[in-house]
Amino acid sequence: MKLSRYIYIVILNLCINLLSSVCHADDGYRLWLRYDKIDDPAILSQYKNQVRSFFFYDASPTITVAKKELSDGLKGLFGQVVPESNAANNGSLLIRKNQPIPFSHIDFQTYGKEAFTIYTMKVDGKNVTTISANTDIGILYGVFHFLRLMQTRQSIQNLAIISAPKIQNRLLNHWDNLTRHVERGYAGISIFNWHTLPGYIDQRYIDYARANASIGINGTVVTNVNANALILTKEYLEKFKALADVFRPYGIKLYLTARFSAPIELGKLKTADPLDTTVRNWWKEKINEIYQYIPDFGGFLVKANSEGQPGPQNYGRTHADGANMLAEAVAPHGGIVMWRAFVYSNETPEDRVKQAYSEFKPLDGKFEKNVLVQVKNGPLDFQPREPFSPLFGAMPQTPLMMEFQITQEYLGQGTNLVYEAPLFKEVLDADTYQHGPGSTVKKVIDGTLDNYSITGMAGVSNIGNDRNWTGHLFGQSNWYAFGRLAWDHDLSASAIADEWIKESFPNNPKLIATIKQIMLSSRETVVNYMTPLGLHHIMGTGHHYGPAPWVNNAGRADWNPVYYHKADSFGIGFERSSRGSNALEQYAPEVQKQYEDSNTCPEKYLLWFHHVSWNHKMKSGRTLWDELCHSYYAGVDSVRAMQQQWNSLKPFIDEERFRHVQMLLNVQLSEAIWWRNACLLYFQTFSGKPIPAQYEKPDHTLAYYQALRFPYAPGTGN
Ligand code: GCV
Repeated sequence: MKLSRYIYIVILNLCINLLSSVCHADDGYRLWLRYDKIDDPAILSQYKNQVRSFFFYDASPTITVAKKELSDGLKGLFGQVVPESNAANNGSLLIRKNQPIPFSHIDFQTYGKEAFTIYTMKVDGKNVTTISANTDIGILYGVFHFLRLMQTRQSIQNLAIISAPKIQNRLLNHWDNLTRHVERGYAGISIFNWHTLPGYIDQRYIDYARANASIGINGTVVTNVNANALILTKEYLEKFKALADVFRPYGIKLYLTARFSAPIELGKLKTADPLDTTVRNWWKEKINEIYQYIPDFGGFLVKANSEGQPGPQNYGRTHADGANMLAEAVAPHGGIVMWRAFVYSNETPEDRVKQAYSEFKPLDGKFEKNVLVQVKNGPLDFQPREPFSPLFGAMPQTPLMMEFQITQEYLGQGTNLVYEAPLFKEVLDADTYQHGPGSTVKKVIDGTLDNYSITGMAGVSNIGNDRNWTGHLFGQSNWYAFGRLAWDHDLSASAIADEWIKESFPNNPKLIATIKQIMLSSRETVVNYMTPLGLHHIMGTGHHYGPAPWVNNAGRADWNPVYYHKADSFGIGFERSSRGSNALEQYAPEVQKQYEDSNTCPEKYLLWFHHVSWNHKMKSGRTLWDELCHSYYAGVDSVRAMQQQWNSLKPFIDEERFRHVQMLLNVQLSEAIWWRNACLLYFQTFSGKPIPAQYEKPDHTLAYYQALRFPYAPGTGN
């Protein structure tokens, strides 16, 4: 063959390979566990030298899973199979449990049963890498971490890693109904096919467990907090057992939601009073039965006396009475109860955001040892921005766990690109001042502040049966970020984005930098075009889709947007200082000081805490009205910028995922414009001021926006 022809063929092949690796269709199913071949020859050869063989000294279902993960991962990343060998040669990766120091290098008693180490060390003069842990699951976490190092192109030389989770119980909460409808779900129906369980084990269940384990999630509540008593019947317990069996090797415990009235609905008792002996016995027996099916059953998540759910207050009892009854019954089996603090009542003439604190603070210290009170991040309900819930820092004698919402009920649902780690971090890093400066929310929930004996963090799942799991591709980053922060709340939003991008896309510096910019600005963008300057809960009633600040006829006062923004001819905002509802008094004095004066209150919370005049002078020198216009218009402009940034990535991303995000960004832009126009036109009816001339004019009237209806918006109802 002539040399020129040979060169031609080589170049052609290279181009084909390049094109197919960059542009092949990709449906996103593989999440961040893609293990595509490393395309940088220098890095690849470095990694290959470091990992020439691997060996697991132990065997168990979890080790089998870990071994498969490592072997598949290495094969994908290296483009070739890495052999197993127990010889300690240069380049051996040795994985073992229960090894004495120095092999393990840490005292695992101190770090807990999920910790692992990864060390580069000399064994018999040979340069080896070790992954060690005290338990099988620690080994699995170590393997995932080691693979992550390579997926994110970090050095695997001279490793000295000790990693242990800062939070014990790291759970997804599925709001999945037995009908497979997912409340506030925007990614299809539930992945859990209750009809075909227990006989049919969908590969999804395994892939779900694997994805969760890869980011350290160790529990899942598979049923909706708006609970159905049927969950506790034999027929369903058999289904949950089948799932628990799938999840077990991945270190994931199964939890259920308990309907408080189940003793009446299933047991035909006359009451569900938690202090009634027959009721208590009914739960004990039921719980014993559950443990026969699932010996490592995690316990219950309970929504009681909230939004129509029955609870102990139906019988004049307290939340502690209800929680303790269940806690006592699961305690002998090692189970826990997560009792939600999301309570508010229409009949109570108290600012809704004060009610959880008013209800739970007096119960501090009254819960059994195996109860966690699960508190939403903010005092209202997963808004684009809320201050932290004042319960954090107010219950030193009761383990409080965090509830974040991963699904984007109030963050553009399935169509908006919003990376939530900045929101999660804002709350975790907030200072409660409970014991002086530095008493951050993360120290409350990891137990270090008040020596909680158990700790937890929950995320309301955004997973459905859409092929890419989360509907919007970038929803995957929120699932990922939740898991990583539950493991280590000190990680930054930027570091987590960096990991996720490198694991999910081709490793190109321009691509990484651009996507990171998009992600890190996306939360502020959505705040700007939905609820800037501390506005909240002004979305469509019921489905919560789109803006509807004008609604004032919902079933109960505190479901009405007008309840929250209180716009009038003077101004806008909810006065929560001592001049108003005094919700501020629920915070430590240092926090009160930050927010009590409308002239010094951080502007991102201004309208949360204050009702201020349309002419109020903002830091920018603009009036409040002009600032509101500025924020709404800036939000829309930022979506346009995101579109441009994304479009510049076309050469680097496969067509399928590129088009998917591109189309959704188009939708996001139209929704952002809708939000901006509808809100400003409506608020203008109170301010009486013009939208400054430099901005494009709204293209519809207020009446047009008010007439929009969405009877089949996803995620609502049962
Ligand atoms: C599961 C909000 C949501 C409800 C949800 C509730 C809760 O009100 O809109 O769908 O119900 O929070 O967290 O219990």
